[in-house]
Amino acid sequence: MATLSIIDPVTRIEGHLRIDITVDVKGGVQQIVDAKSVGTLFRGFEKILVGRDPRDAAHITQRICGVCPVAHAQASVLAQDNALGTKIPANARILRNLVNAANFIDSHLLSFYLLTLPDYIAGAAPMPPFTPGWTNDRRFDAATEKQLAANTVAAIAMRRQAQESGALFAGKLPHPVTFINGGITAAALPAKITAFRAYLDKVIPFIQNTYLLDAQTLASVYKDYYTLGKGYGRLLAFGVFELDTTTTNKLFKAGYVASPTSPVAALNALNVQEFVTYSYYNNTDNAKKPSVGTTTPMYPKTSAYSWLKAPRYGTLPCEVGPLARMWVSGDYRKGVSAMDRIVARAYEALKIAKAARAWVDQVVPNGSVYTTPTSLFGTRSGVGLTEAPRGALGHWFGTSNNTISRYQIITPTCWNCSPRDNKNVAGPLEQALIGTPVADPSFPIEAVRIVHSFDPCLDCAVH
Ligand code: NFE
Repeated sequence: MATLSIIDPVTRIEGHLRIDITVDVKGGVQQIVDAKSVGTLFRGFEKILVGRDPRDAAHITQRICGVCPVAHAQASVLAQDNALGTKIPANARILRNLVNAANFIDSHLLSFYLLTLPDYIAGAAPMPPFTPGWTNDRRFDAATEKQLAANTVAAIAMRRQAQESGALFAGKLPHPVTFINGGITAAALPAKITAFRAYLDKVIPFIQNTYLLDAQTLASVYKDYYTLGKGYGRLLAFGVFELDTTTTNKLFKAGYVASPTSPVAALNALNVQEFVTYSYYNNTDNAKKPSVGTTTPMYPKTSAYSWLKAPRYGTLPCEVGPLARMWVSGDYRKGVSAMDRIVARAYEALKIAKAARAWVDQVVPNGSVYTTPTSLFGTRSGVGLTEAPRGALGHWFGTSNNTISRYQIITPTCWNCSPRDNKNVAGPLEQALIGTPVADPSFPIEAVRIVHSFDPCLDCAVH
């Protein structure tokens, strides 16, 4: 007989996520036969932005989230630079990249040690918030558990190092004050460049010698998770970390992968659209490209079950995130699964930290960090495509009489945790859950592990 298990809230994520799974026996195996990913909160940042000065958007959109605020600031200033045609100095590009890199490193350490690992070990200490916790399917011996718990405590200190490094050119973190259309307001002071380098020289060995090894240890003991949570295997990346003045040459390339056996295709961002048939928005918002998108909350709504819209590439649900980025860029192509997401994230942290180490040496001390825009916004439109730690992020906006007339944001978690679309096709996380064997429907740890492999942030997703 089918059992409905509701996980509400899913903890160790940011924001408010509910997962409804139906467990039944199929082919002799007890497994998830249906899944719904539910965003349970409306926020309305896209409405808040209308009527504001476009330059404020970099600061307002950061408040969507304290975990990936730099990415929102970056998407916003990229959109503003795009609208005004501003070419920023190389120093500004590099300093923005360094702040963003610091945030990615912080976020990936958070994701692995504090949000993911407690699905597999008892936690850093036998006290709340690590207790009480589920104890099913614990496979590590006591000594390994103890070491992983100790490394979790060390990772918290490393997160602080990453945050402090980013704050050197962000003014402060988590929410940077220096990101601005035309560049960055932080000076490239020699002492700050030296300090950033010193921070990276502490963080890189931790990623290389601890984080990466711990991720590999997890993968070696829970090998079966390479076969679980596969989902569609369809990957999308907008690309991030500009390497020169073009918007196309990036450390992580933009691209689309139809399946793990397909070649990487060029990204056509015009294919992106959002559906709301199963979302608490008026159906007038349906099938809109973000450049003309609308956000019209509607609650209650009979068919709906989530406050996330359903972004699609054309009509296709796509997975975004570190694995998608690493796949598109050719750095990781072992497979698409729950464990591949976790391992690719660790390798990505190392790649970013090493790249940042090289970028620090490219900063011109006291060099220019700002290009004065040559006009006001007037009536224009802009788009900023980048990546947040959790995947592809886009900001699309238009102005009229120098104020924002429309603003649309599509976040990584909106891609990954989307509900069904107008064709009733499941979102990527929903699809990844379906077919997963579950030993005990009252403690569906298998489902929770798959959810955490996506590292969801529902604050971003509902924005
Ligand atoms: Ni709130 Fe975010 C990232 C964005 S996830 S963490 O990374 O945008 O949707």
